[in-house]
Amino acid sequence: MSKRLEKLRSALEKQDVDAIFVESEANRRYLSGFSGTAGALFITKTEAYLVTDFRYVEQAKKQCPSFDIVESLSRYDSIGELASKTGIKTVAFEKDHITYTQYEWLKNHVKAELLPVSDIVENIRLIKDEEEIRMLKKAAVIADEAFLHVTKQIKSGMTEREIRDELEFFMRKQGADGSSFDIIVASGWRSALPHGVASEKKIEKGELVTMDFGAYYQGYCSDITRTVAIGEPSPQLKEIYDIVYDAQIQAVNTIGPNMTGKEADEIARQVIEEKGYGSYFGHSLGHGLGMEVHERPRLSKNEKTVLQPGMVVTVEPGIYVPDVGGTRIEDDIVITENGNERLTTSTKELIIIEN
Ligand SMILES: [Mn+2]
Repeated sequence: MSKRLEKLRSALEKQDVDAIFVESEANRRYLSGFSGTAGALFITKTEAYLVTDFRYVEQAKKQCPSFDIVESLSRYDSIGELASKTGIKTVAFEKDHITYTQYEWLKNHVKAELLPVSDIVENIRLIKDEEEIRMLKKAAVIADEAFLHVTKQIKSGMTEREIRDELEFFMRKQGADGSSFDIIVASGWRSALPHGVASEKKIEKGELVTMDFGAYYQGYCSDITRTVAIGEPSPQLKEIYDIVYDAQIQAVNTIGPNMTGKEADEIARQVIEEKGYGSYFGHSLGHGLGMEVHERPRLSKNEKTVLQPGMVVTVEPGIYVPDVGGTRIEDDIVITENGNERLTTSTKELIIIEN
């Protein structure tokens, strides 16, 4: 945590501000370790405060050794007092994460110049440290285990929601705090919906079933997608699967440091375009992953960010043909000095379930 504060302070220095106010959940937890849902950080060049209420004081004292804990019924009053006490002249606030009402509260309580800033903490979060990689790996292992588990449970006649519940319950039993997002289970014609959240539809023979899910573990997310077949799939569905499989493997084998997000996206897109399915791959190849399930950098047509060791991204090409069906295969990878390391390691060979 103290390393993270160091990095934050040098970023504040560069922007020429004396202090920063942070209330957004992920950034607050990243900087302080605090996992409660109510609290604000006030960080100056030399001091770090966490203002929270009675419910969280004991927890905060345990979780945030680098912070002075201030118990308060009114966070903004306390932040105002801290700003006056520390004599700071400028306070940065996260303009992407605060409401207009919160801004008004700040303005009314803080006797200092308020400066809107973007991405100060997010830019530090781009490169994951060892502790973060460890959490992300654990979140990925839970998702891998859940996939293996669910492949043994799936039967034709089961609904998508029943599959979702198996995944959710299993991940929680393995230590996850929950799902990292609403689980997608899309079967048959619904597999052509890239974000088809689980419905009451029953799984039938001859269908592909796409499952996109992830674990939320100690503040970190995993995000995996696998598509399985129920009975022998039609030649066209098999063809779609094989193309997505090739595109995904080629991308995972090639992505590495010093490549832009755009270049990474092109690797998989080219494979799919060459087979004539380019117009059925309408989303980007992947996204950053960490404390939030969608972070920077993107692996997309417009992403100029250069990938660097320590960045964690998803690789998830897909093909979706209306009324026919679709496939998506997704892994989480961490960029390394020489290429990347897969965090999710479930098999990608087409699994045909004969039930
Ligand atoms: Mn994803």
